[in-house]
Amino acid sequence: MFKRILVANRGEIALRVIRACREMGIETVAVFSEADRGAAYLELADEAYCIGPPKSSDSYLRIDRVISAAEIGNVQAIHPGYGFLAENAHFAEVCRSCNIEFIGPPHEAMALLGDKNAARKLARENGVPTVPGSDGVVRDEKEALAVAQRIGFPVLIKAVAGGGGRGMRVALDGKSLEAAVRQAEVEAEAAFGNGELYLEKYIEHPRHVEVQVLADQHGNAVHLWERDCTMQRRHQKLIEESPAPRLDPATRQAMCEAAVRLIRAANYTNAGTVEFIVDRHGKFYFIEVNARIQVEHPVTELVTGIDLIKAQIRIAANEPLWFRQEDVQPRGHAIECRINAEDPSKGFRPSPGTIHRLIVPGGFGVRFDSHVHTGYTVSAHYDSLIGKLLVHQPTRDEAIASMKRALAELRIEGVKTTAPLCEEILNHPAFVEARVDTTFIERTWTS
Ligand code: MV4
Repeated sequence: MFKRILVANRGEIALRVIRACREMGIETVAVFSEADRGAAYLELADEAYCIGPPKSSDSYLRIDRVISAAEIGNVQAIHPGYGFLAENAHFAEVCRSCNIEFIGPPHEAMALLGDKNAARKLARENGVPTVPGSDGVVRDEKEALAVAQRIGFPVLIKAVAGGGGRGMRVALDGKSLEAAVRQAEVEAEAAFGNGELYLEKYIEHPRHVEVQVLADQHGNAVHLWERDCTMQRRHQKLIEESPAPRLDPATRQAMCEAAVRLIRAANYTNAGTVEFIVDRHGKFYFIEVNARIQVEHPVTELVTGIDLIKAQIRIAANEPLWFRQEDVQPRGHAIECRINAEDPSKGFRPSPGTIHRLIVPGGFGVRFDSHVHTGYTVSAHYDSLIGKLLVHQPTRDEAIASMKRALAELRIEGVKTTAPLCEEILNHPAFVEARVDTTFIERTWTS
């Protein structure tokens, strides 16, 4: 096992990794930008090095500075958390070449799945249902039109290098397709330095369900069941839960087995998430693979009892998975609410500032993953996540009741947060009945 790990991230996920390491007897080296200097969670690491100014592109995204800190800190491995360098195949490759273990998938698998077209092809070849669409890259408007006429409108134009909903464009008919393709290409080129596009039938009003997987370096691969992430706005998830409500057992089983087939085929190891959309008839389609630990991973931890960060570290240290698929028996129902420093009444505008009063809820089955405290200043330089409030209860109804109780106890003063909106959602009959799709928040709270 590793003796010392560098945590190449900040905020709640940096603290989450530091905590796991402490429990495993692993020393930690933290890195921080000038904006995070003095943050309390850094004191829980064994060492901490400044890697640059507040802007992410000058600090947390700087491979040279992160690697320098790793060399100076004399670590054997780097945990990238999520965001920043977590899905950068080049970074993973640099770690390997420096003899530092990257706690994540091999860079080859990451690069393969980062190409959304290649991922789609691999899925098709392995019997994983994909959305009807182009066979490969569409080179121009003419080719796009031919595909669209074959599969039928509406269609969704996606960037091969995209993901997480960035650079997608809907075309409702042939007339709008041409402009949409051109815009998508310009956007993709600017955002990813790769203007390649592919086409899919646009599935309207889907639910978003993702499957957590773990694979070790000894040929063992398992799924840890699913999370429902339908409650999102502009691709920012707000509430996640497990198990996914209204998912029939056969579909659920087929989806989870498909996810394992796909990651096996990609020679993927470590923790990953296979994303699906489920249409109104309950049919599921593969969308993409997220080659990282995700923000909402604790939902899965609560229902399975498996610590995903420890699993990531053990897998990277070449240990075999210590349980089998049939040992992963989900128990009860878990819900997560993301508490962001944002003002939902002002179009979710970031609300940075100093938290001058903080009361954290507790009690049976309540978990709050957060790096903040009274006196903590939320910076405008990074994502606005303050913390993740989670509950675990025997049933979904009890989990909703417990989350409402926990949100009512939570006090955060000094910044506006998404907590009141989460309460409204939990009280909404459509959420309670799980009759929602990915457009629910935007349709219901148009501000
Ligand atoms: C789709 C789709 C409908 N049809 N693909 C958005 C995030 C990215 N991972 C893929 N996304 C979607 N792809 C087809 N062919 C709808 C979405 C989508 C979505 C997916 C998951 C969660 C939230 C979403 C919100 C809007 C659109």
